[in-house]
Amino acid sequence: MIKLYWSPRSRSFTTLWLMEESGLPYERVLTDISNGAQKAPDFLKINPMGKVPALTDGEAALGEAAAICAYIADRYPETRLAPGVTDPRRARYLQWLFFSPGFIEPAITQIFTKIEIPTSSAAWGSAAQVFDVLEAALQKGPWILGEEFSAADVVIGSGLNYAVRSFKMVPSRPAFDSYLTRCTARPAFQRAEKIAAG
Ligand SMILES: N[C@@H](CCC(=O)N[C@@H](CS)C(=O)NCC(=O)O)C(=O)O
Repeated sequence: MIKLYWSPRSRSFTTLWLMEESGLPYERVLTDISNGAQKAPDFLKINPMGKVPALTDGEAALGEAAAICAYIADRYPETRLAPGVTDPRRARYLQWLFFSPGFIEPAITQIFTKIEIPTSSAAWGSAAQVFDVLEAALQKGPWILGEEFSAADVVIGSGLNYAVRSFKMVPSRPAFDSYLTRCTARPAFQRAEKIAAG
């Protein structure tokens, strides 16, 4: 049985949404970060960073929200959450799957901390560039790959929702608004929101 280690009101949301989209049976293991459960020795064996979310599936164990999404989509292709490895759309899928941890998260951190780094040295360029590129990619829609919803939308949609709507760190734009409206209308998103509220 797949076990998802999660905590309310945290980045676990991404993986709750993914698991709800997958339709797979899974067990949620409450790992309350407010009481330090994420630093328990048994949990550190699953995610040595001591952070939620984390997931186990038989002998497989991993942390990192986007990695968990990638794992489930590939391990269970019947969920139809990722283009297959030989599908040409796979290339863009991987790019967008990594876009949230690689670009959105650091851009938000930069906005929050106001840290100044030359764009050529910052791995994410600049926050302005990150959100301009994302806006251009979301113009056509309905999803980041076009017609096909994928795990990349779960990762991008969660990151963008967090930045634009939950924490209002990034000003909204029409393309973000319509994309987030489509994401949040999904029944799986709404079920995950209820669970994540604790
Ligand atoms: N890069 C990680 C970040 C996970 C993360 O930051 N988790 C936070 C909650 S949102 C956490 O577990 N904090 C508790 C702690 O660090 O002790 C991911 O995307 O999974």
